[in-house]
Amino acid sequence: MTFLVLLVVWQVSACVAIPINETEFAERYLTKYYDFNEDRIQKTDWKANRNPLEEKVQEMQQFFGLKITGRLDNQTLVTMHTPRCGVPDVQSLRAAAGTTTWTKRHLTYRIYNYTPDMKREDVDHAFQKAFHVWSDVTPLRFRKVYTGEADIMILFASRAHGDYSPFDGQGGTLAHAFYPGPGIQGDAHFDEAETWSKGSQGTNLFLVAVHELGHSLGLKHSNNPKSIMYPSYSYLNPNKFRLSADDINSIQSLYGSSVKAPHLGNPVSPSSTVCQQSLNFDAVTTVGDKILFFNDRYDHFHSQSMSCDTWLNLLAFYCLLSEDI
Ligand SMILES: [Ca+2]
Ligand SMILES: [Zn+2]
Ligand SMILES: [Zn+2]
Repeated sequence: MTFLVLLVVWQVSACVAIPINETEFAERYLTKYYDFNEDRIQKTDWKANRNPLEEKVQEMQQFFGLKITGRLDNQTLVTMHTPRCGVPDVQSLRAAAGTTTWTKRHLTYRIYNYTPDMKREDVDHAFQKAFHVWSDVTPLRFRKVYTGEADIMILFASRAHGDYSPFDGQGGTLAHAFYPGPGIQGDAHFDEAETWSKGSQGTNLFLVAVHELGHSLGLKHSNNPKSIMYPSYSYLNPNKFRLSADDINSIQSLYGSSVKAPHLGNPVSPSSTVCQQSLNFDAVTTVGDKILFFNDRYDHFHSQSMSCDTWLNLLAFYCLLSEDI
């Protein structure tokens, strides 16, 4: 009896130890990222003499710019095994219908927990910089909060973590995020099984954060390898990071561009405009002899006959108020 139990245990362990078949792996990949649904397909498309798996492989190859063979060739499998974002590349109609944008322009974020892989201040800095990437090119502003529920909740988790999208251990899925909306929508989750870093070792948190926050703001995956919204991870120097034109166009198509301060003229030297770089209003307009500054969080400011001093006072006043990113 003991021998029989041991034999069963050994057989189960042996099954677990066998690497999964590559076709099975590819089917799971295509189910997760390309809406491949074998059960549904069997009843319809197989009868029509089509090969839905081959078609899905082609769809994936096309997205990644690979040679379109419809076969699980080496290049395709290597791409499928490259660490990536957990958000699908192709969405079902139901999921696509849920994609939205934020209607407000001032959003809050909260770092719910921290990875032990990095110093706490480095994690803070990575997210702050990642939010800056998006606020630099849009009217969106982000404020960090420390308690309660923020619009964008950021957390590190392993395996199952309560959203029916369990993480998969080291490699594979690095992180995922939800499109804008209430509750879990807008949140960004990072797989704690990865080794997060501020450099090139392991997985660079800043680069993945820029990508995931793109989803939190409503962006889908791009098939342009230069886009930060490309699904696969590849390291680039975070200090030299710039959004691609593709990314800027995509986010500005959702939220418009950043409204910069109007040109201040010669009397005001650049050195005296202490926060010129970050000075942004939702709208600036003139009504009669007044110039109106609109910001959806603060009341509008107005002034008659804008002298240089008035400009500087307004700038200083706005700097004091404008602690958001
Ligand atoms: Ca993983
Ligand atoms: Zn993604
Ligand atoms: Zn999650």
